[in-house]
Amino acid sequence: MRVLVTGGAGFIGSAVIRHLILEKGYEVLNIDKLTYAGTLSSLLAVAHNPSYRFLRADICDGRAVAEAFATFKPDRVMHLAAESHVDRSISSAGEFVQTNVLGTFNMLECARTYWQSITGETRHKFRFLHVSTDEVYGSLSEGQLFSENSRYDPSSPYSASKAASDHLAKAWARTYNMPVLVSNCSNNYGPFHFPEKLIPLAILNALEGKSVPLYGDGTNIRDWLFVEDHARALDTIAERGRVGESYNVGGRNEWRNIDVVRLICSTLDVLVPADRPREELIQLIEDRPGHDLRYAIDAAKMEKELGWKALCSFESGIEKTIDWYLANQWWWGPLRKHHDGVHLETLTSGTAK
Ligand code: NAD
Ligand code: TDX
Repeated sequence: MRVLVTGGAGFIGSAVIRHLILEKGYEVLNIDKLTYAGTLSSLLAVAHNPSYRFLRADICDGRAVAEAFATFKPDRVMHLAAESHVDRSISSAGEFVQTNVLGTFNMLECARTYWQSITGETRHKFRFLHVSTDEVYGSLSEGQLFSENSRYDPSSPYSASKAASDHLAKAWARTYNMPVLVSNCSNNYGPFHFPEKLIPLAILNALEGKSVPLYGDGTNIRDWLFVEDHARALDTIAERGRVGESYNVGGRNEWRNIDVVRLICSTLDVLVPADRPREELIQLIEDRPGHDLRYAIDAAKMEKELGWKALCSFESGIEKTIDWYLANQWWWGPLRKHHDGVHLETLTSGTAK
């Protein structure tokens, strides 16, 4: 099995590649532009594996991507490359439209040209998995869950750009009969998570005795999934999903942000005792504009149709994640040096309430 993965130097893409090579024994070509969020050090476990290849390229570059299809001849595409941080999409939406919308268009067109050029069994088994987010459905009130039939209602430039790319992917399936599938997943967390996102930011700020910023009153709810559960889900969808379908992926782990951050603080207090409880570092700051109140995924289709289930509870996953950050400063240290405070000072200009 030959899999072309885009965005493989990112948080989820690197987990997908480690899974495909180390657990499944597949051949992988990783296409990644290496933006600020792309970190080749997340792929050290496979860097010297003969099944791993890397091409530094922009998914918007038609020539580079077409050539990669022609030479690598993938059986599957798993398209993860994207601008992924909501705060950055609020301050500079252009890159999100460029990569998430136009980049996905280019990936679909290059895949179509390649797919139309192949025949027989190779053509029959070809799949294009477009990896997306539950944020395309907008915000939920209490008691509801996102299903695959939920209405698209994105709030941020990020989620709007992902919604646009989902529509392109679906249109390529309907119009050209391309074997495209779409996955919509809830918030991921785990090792190699870029330290601008809530969980790694809270772990590292609390560890270093810095304030832990929480938007608004901290009661927004996210449905957390351990990244390795997501990697397995994506492989399952690419392997057994029905073409033209969407699959919602989630861990049934709804938590209020304030409770997530409290759990991180109390866990750290046990593992690395400090002078005072780290909970005192939590600081409520100005809310994110357009901040969705609640996300929660109904993963029944994944569970019943494809037999996938999240294996990691949030409590055990967060402990594994904190342990990983404590043991792997070599990975996050250099990233913190370059990106510490970027989102707080320049993007949100948060002020204490
Ligand atoms: P990430 O920001 O950690 O990684 C994105 C990767 O894409 C980086 O390696 C970056 O260098 C690369 N990239 C960006 N623009 C590129 C371009 N123009 N050409 C080539 N490569 C480019 O993102 P992530 O959190 O790993 O998310 C991966 C995918 O999963 C995204 O499509 C995202 O929308 C989706 N998703 C993420 C989450 C989450 O909680 N992180 C949840 C659901 C869905
Ligand atoms: O400093 C912070 N303080 C805070 O309160 C940050 C960075 C976030 N938050 C809040 C906003 C959200 O309610 O925490 C929650 C999680 O925020 P992020 O980590 O920025 O993730 P989110 O905006 O929910 O989006 C993530 O999950 C869905 C990924 O970044 C997306 O790519 C994915 O699609």
